[in-house]
Amino acid sequence: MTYGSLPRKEDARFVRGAATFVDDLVLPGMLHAAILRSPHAHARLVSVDTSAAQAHPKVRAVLTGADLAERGMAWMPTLSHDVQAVLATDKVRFQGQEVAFVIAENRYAARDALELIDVEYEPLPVVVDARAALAPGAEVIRDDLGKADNHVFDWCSGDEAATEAAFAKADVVARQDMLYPRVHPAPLETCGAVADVDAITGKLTVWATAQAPHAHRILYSRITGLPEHRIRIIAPDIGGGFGNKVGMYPGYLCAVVGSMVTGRPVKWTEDRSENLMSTSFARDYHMSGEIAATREGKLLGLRVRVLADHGAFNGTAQPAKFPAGFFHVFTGSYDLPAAFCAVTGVYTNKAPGGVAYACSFRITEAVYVVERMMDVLARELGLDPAQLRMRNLLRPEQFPYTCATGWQYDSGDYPRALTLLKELAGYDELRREQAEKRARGELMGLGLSFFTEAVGAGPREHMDILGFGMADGAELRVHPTGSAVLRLSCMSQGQGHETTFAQLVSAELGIPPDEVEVVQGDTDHTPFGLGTYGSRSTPVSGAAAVTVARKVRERARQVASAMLEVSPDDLEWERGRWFVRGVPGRGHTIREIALAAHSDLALPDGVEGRLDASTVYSPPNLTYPFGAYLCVVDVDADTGQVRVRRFVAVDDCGVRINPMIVAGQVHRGLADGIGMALMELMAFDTDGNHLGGSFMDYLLPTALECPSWELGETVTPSPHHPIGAKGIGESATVGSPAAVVNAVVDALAPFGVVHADMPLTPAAVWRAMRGTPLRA
Ligand code: PCD
Repeated sequence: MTYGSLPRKEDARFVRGAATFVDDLVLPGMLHAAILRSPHAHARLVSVDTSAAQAHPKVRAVLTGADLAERGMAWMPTLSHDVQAVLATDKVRFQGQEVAFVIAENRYAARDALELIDVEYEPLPVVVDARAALAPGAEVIRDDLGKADNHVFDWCSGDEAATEAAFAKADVVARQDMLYPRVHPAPLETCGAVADVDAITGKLTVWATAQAPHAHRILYSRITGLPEHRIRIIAPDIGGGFGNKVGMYPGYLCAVVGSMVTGRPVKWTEDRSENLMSTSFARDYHMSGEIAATREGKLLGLRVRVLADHGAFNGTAQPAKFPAGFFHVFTGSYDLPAAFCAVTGVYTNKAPGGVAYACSFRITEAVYVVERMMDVLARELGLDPAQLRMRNLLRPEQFPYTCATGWQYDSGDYPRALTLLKELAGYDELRREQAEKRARGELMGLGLSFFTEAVGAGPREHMDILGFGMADGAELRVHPTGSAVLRLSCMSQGQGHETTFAQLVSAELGIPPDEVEVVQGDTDHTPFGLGTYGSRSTPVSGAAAVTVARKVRERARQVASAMLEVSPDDLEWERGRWFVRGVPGRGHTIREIALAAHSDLALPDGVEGRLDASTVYSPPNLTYPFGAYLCVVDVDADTGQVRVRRFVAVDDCGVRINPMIVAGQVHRGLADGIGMALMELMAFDTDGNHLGGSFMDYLLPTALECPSWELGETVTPSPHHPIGAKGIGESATVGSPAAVVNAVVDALAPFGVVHADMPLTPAAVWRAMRGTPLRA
């Protein structure tokens, strides 16, 4: 009983279509809601007339901003020290913003009644471009905050003077501007909630798509004034999260108020367009990179300036003290003596958010900029990109390594990963093939990326959400007959926690994984903790699960010593049994010990009996998974169409609990990278009209665009995690976009192309070949 590729327990219900998602819930007397959204990106709200909608025979209530304002609930706090309108009261600030909430007997009536609401808007100048947002005289979006301009924050990291000095002595400085465009998580299940206020007890139960149920409960308590113990959040099965379900959305809160007003349960589920238009976006980083090196290609310094577009409200979901997330880690995987970055956040008339979509809070942007800069520099130096990387990768003996911005990378063997990648891919052979093809005028490209992630937020003294330290609880109870229940604060969205967390307990205690039930997603039945995102479950909750299992094992030792009438010190543990040292035949399995722990066995003073335990785990550091990726593309010179022919990925996430799940996680992230690099775009026209509101416009990769992934692995355990595991859930999303873009740019080298912004649609590639790229 140890780690391994166990098929996922939860798949029994998922593959049979028998899972329970929020929208599957049907409660007696339940009403259905729909949201009226603003057609304007920026407008003053003159009046909202709901009388005709109220008169609809199936409508039970209509809520407006004014109704919420009476309850002090028209605005809600975001996770980034800002406020966001729940229903607009003064202005609308992005297209799709919530204006009114209709509650009716069924979903259709609720939708129909939206048409009956008469809203008068007075359009205002629209700010879509992040640069224009800071121009003098730009229309001010957040006048509600008393702001005089659209500036959100200035933040910087690293040593500016030292970086300046490094640049001054460099032989070569390469510069490149680039945009990491706005993208959107796209879980199959959109967001939704069912809220039910019990008329007798006053207890509020909210079933919601929530990656962080306990954090949501705090927010509901603060906003509604209900005491926390009278609020229960239940996240049932979640059909994909990808960061989309970390924060709270106006629809959830309106459902709560709707239930208070009508006395009945209220369900709100958004549709696909609503999800794409109004829930948390990701990225939207305009970056200017500069990299300094010697002529031999030894890196000396890296400098990045960022203009970060935060949309109309700063709803970024990340540890509160980090306005630019973990962008600090932009020095990547290299031995960079000096580095400096400066980020300026701005408001624009676009949907709010800034979610850690499949990345640990802005590390995707950080990896992208450094990995693009490495290729730009390699071109300038006339070096092969693999050579330049190998020359500058951190060496194993440098770990634990403190980077120029002060983050301590826990462990790694980077050259080994890159060497393995080159072997698996047949790198030199591919370069030969490319040279031949080039000579024939065919466009083939090789794109490398090497990434380091920083996951497992986080040490409670440095990282918090809403002021709450990011430690996770875990509770384990072994039943009298030897099976067990593990209660967790994190929340699976499809990544298989019911299986892997059972494996963790199983490996510590010898209870078969099938006999370990994993309870999650219900604040009444799980310990406090801040949820699942930033690949933190394995590093934090996983460590908590192992720790609590080890506590149980110690309890079992006490009980076994009473059973065997020997000192606990004379006992040895192996494969689910405590036995007398030197007498392997004299011992008891965890199952036998569990029974005895609940029996009339006389226990020594101070030993309570039972095997239950609980723990709170605050990680000493983040874990730093890493990987080396290679993407091989062929570009059609006539159409600009990119075909990803091969993708080879070597990942290192330390010890793997379930290698099959890990492989699935990597597959997902690689597909994600192809999507972002080649097709996903949240575009806006100059009036702020959202142009990516359906999957017809916002394109997602399918099996057709993805090659058969080729995976390799190295294992460098994390020295501070109890089993040496690091997170993996987002690694491939973080590492892959740069590999794809590097490959396409490499293919286009004969045209003198040094950079082109994502998404590299056929049109974008075609323009790049002709030297007329669209400006970022
Ligand atoms: N693992 C193993 N081993 C190791 C690690 C890990 O085995 N070493 C596994 C675990 O257990 C799990 C998985 O794998 O199951 C993952 O993990 P992690 O890394 O820890 O992570 P988590 O925390 O759990 O999760 C989270 C993630 C995220 S974050 C995201 S985006 C995504 C991922 O996850 N999402 C998702 N993946 C996935 N999958 C699916 N299916 N679905 C989903 O939704 Mo964010 O921040 O939220 O943006």
